[in-house]
Amino acid sequence: MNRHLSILAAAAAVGIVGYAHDAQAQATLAQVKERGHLNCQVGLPTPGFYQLGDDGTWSGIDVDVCRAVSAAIFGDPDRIEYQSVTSAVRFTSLANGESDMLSRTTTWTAVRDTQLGLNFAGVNFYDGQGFLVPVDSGISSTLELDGATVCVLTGTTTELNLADYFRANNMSFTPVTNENVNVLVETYLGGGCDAYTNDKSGLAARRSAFPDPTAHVILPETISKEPLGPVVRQGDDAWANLVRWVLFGLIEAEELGVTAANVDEMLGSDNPNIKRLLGVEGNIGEGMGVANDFMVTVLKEIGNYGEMYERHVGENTPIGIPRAGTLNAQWFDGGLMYAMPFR
Ligand SMILES: N[C@@H](CCC(=O)N[C@@H](CS)C(=O)NCC(=O)O)C(=O)O
Repeated sequence: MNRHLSILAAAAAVGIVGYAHDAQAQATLAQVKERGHLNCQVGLPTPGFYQLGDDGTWSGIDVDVCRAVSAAIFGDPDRIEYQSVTSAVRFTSLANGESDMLSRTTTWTAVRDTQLGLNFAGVNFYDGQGFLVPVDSGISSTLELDGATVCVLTGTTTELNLADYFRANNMSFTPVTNENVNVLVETYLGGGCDAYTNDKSGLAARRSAFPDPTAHVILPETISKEPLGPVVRQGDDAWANLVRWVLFGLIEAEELGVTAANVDEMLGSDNPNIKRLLGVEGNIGEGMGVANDFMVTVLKEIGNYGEMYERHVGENTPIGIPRAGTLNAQWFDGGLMYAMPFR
């Protein structure tokens, strides 16, 4: 074996995929097209974000990001095989190629972005961590949780923030951990811990499926920043670009007033920003390896970011998270949703 080959063999033996993998990784879009479907990773079913219907179909604001990418590539939002795995194994499952992307309430952090071989494509929900307690506990602030037992999901930022927060406030706690969110929620509902902690959206989502949601309250404090968004493997810039610009497209469409209902009519708009977004002018889609009018399909099937939000997690859903006045509002409404320009 020559030196070059023996290095490759040694790298393979210890599981280092190295540059051979990088060359392959450059072709994620080609692989997805060839395979005929997108492998999109979600978590264990969670109302509003990645929810599994009785008929086996997935829906939710995170699932819509998967569906938008599928629509952009195939002109069909449902060419997807979903992987549903726990938070604890999500990054391994992406790294070993089981999924092409993940879209599942994952927080963008420095370590994840720079040390785990991942790239974050953007943010589709700005969140923060909170605590859920039974109303009859009489607890009204997290600062009353000194000495509490707290249910927390392993492999999450939630676990790390919990420890930081109690230490910073000179309070003690006993964690009750599990990798499976369903087991953890059962533990909480069975009185196995005093409080359940997660991203506040996650608390609202879980509570919506409780036998009596009104018997539980989310405490007012938000103890962390949890910018949640889709993630891809590091090493395939073209793929990361596609996922990023599909997400920007959803956000930009809302800014420009393009909806699922009016997209056909908007094809005739004189507004140059709308013309470029919908591929009537320019070659933005082609440059990303998809059809020039990719956003037309995406918007017809999914609607813009605001439509996604209201359909899955907004005030008129069982999750009931108001958008106005929050970080998830558009930038011109005082929020952080801001698409880079389509030009
Ligand atoms: N954002 C945090 C927490 C993620 C998380 O725990 N998500 C909640 C829903 S908001 C959950 O229960 N996910 C289900 C699962 O992980 O299977 C992280 O990225 O570590």
